[in-house]
Amino acid sequence: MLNRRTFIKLASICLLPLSQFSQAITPQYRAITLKLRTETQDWFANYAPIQLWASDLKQLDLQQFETVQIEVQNQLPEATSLHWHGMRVENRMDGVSGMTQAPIAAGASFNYQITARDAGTYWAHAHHQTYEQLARGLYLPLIVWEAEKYVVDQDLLMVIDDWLINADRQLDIASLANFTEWAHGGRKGNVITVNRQRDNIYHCKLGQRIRLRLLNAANSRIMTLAFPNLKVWILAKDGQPLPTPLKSDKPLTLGPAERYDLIVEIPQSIGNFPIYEVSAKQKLVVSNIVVTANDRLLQHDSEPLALPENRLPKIDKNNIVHRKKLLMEGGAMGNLQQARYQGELLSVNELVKKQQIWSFNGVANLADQPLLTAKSGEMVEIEIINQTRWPHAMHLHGHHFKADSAFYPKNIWHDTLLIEAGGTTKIMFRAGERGKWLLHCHMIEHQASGMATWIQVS
Ligand SMILES: [Cu+2]
Repeated sequence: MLNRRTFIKLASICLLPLSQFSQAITPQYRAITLKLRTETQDWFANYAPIQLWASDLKQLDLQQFETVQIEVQNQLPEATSLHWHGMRVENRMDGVSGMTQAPIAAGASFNYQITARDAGTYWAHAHHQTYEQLARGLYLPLIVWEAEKYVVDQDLLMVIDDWLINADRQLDIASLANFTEWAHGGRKGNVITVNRQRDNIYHCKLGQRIRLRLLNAANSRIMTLAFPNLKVWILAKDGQPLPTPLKSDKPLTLGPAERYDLIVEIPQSIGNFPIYEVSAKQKLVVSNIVVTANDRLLQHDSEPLALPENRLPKIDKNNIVHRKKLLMEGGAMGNLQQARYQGELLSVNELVKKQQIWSFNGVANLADQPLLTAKSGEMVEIEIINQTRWPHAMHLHGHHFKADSAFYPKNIWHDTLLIEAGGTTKIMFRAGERGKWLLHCHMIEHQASGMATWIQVS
């Protein structure tokens, strides 16, 4: 039994850290339930509604610095997992089935605990059988609202996707594993939607400044968006603010999974301002901005303000601890002769039989060993050499990086980066949370057929 003196001694020892202990035992978080289930959309008159996969929430809204526990209930007929693309989460919360967690079986649930460290535009998407589940629409945008509110007249979302629709006006499931497409630019759709609508309209008023959050949710299509007759600034890329908003008067290209936050200034004229996708010969109207009269005169005379910076670990180019090369080979019209796959050295014909056609440093799909091992906090540089005839959209999990690519504005952050056919780019980052982090092509069919590796942070 404790005597009084021992008790006081113990109490005084415990007094200071007690509040910290109690927080650790009962963490403060907001509980969110996310149901993954089927969804129907009436996209085609005179046809049955199209069947998609989705979550019950249209988007996930988090407040910067809050911790949430998201109970993901899998009400789909297949196992799945959710990856929080661009979020600096703990590795066991990264949602990579078979690597950071077991898949969530049909009918089962999984609790993801996430702290929203960085404000910005992100997304959650399936990371299990991704070439199928993403094509079915299993994703949702995720917005982390700035701790200091960033004022605009409207905050709008533009999630652009393409879908392959068959003659019955349903998703063309039969072609999901079409290997010819996997070996080329990936599986492309024939219908484009914005926010899962074929006729998306934004209603705006004269002179408004809009924050428009772009996300390319397609499996493999690179989208190029044009905003004629509108004043546009780039505010953020992949969730991370630019130090100064950058005036942009050219069409903007987004590889799969890339995001841009824009400021769009609505002119002082009533009418309809289409947004076009211009990557193909024929430009397509993908959305319309309908401008109506404003009940007050709205004129923005100054340039838009920058967003508050997120507290990302700083890049130090002069203190690189790990330098690695990542050689990309394979694909149609490529020169891949052989690659290691699941521990075996296979000829290209043998690889094709296993639905593999791309390699990183001579390995198709996940190697047993990581591309590199770094201690948390160490600077890493990876030189990515694209020796294929195809562009790729490289995504590093759990980190943001900087790149020397001439394709982008200088010195901006990315979590996903387009690398042109035949191009070479160095990416630099500081190793973050401990664990296994995927580095893969976000043309999901390329990932499935070989373009995936991983780094170990210890
Ligand atoms: Cu690729």
